[in-house]
Amino acid sequence: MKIYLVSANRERNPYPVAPLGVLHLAEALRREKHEVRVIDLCVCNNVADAIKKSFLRFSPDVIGVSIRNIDNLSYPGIISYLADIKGTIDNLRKQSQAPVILGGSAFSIFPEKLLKYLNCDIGVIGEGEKAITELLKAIETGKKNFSGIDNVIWADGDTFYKNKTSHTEKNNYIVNRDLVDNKFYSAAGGMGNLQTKRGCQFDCCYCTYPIIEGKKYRLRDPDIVADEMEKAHKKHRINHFFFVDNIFNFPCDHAKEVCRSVIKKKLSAKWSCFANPHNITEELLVLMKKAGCENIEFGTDALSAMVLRRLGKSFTMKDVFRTSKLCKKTGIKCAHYVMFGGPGENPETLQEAFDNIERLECNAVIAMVGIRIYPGTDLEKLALEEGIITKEKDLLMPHFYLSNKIPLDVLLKKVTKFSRENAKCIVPGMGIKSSDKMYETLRKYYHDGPLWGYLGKA
Ligand code: B12
Ligand code: SF4
Repeated sequence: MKIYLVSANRERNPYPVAPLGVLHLAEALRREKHEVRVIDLCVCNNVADAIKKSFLRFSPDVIGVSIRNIDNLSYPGIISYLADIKGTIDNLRKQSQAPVILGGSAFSIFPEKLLKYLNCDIGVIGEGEKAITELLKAIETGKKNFSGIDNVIWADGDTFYKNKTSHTEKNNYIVNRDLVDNKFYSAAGGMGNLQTKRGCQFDCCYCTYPIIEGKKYRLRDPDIVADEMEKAHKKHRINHFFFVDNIFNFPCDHAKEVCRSVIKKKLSAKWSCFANPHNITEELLVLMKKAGCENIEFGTDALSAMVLRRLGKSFTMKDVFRTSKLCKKTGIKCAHYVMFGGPGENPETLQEAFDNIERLECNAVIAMVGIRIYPGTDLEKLALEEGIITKEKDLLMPHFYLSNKIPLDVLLKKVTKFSRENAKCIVPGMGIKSSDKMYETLRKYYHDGPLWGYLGKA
């Protein structure tokens, strides 16, 4: 069949991100002998025009739309992309009657709500390779009932049917990056994205990653990961990569194997990743550094002992200090992502977090205020119990958990004052050491990799 895969994401901050999920799907479909084309709306200036021109060249039997982001998670500077995505679907409908299948990480969090909002009737929750190939077989034979295809949600009239979800894909193949404009992404500082595994074993109270990817790990063959990096580096001149795994360092043995495979390639490419301060050893950091790791972004989430516990994090402040010190020792730059105003936050825990930031040996602390509440999480339950949201609240529009133990105006004032005085603390949602202009200026000097190490100096 002929398929258009459309990446609806148009966000270019903190840098544009190539549609890796779409590339994985495209490879799975190519292997089943389907003819696949990609429309990446991030590289277009005029969506309607880009879609119209694309449909003059290729008329698909099925259209897949990837919905990665629906909002920017930033309080109080909230941006919702929903209207933009709706405009994209309307534009696609103007060009073609082909069935539209939705998928992607944001879609997987709100499948039914997004199908309704976008007036579509087929979607895939979680990983999409197997589901989309089976859906195409069903559509090709004229089926309108998709029961039995794992991960699929579909509507028959006003009734929605949600099949069971499974996470089984090994994805041991190399994606075809010819399908995206790598030059555009590299020029804008976008790090080449690569995945070493799927899944997260932890249970942090607010997090959707286990919902999107499942809890059981599916590990990619480390040699395939290294081959993919080599190909992207040599063929597409991508010099800086980002491992998009929820956490690179779990399972630790797999992380080490990936590093060993990358080291064997003797590439000059550098990379960054997300990691968990739990269980980081000097041996792992030395291997990562040798394999080209320059930066680690820790999903630390809180810097006070009590809020860490309330979030359900698996590590303590002792781990955070120890890990940051080890990064410094091994010469890897590190940033900690934190969220002020989480469960139990009060003036004392906030002050504890500020004091800890002063003491932390790290290059940046990227702070958010409040935590976006997602359906199906323990944070949603807590927000309901505490009266922060009501059952009627539509979480498709961003709503934030903000502890009621500290008045919001006090929280915002304290965070503003502290982060203006502390060189390391960046607050994107409040425009503190973070603006489009800053990113643009810094990119002229620091081309590859994340900018957080430089924002305090800008
Ligand atoms: C890595 C990551 C980042 C990195 C990206 C680095 C890079 N160079 O790529 C960084 C830190 C830069 C980042 C930034 C942001 N991110 Co982010 N990020 C992620 C993360 C952890 C993984 C995304 C990924 O690449 N996955 C790997 C690919 C292979 O999987 P996939 O895209 O999900 O695709 C699979 C399925 O979804 C499905 N699928 C995908 N498309 C389609 C289409 C069809 C038709 C079908 C059938 C199936 C299907 O099949 C694919 C293969 O199995 C996700 C959380 C998660 N676990 O998904 C958040 C996530 C996508 N990010 C999110 C957000 C909001 C952002 C930011 C807006 C935050 C901010 N204010 O800065 C920015 C936006 C950046 C941008 N320009 O778009 C949210 C989106 C939800 C929402 N509320 O909108 C997520 C879900 C995290 C969360 N729960 O809050 N991010
Ligand atoms: S916050 Fe990180 S460690 Fe916790 S469940 Fe989410 S991805 Fe896993």
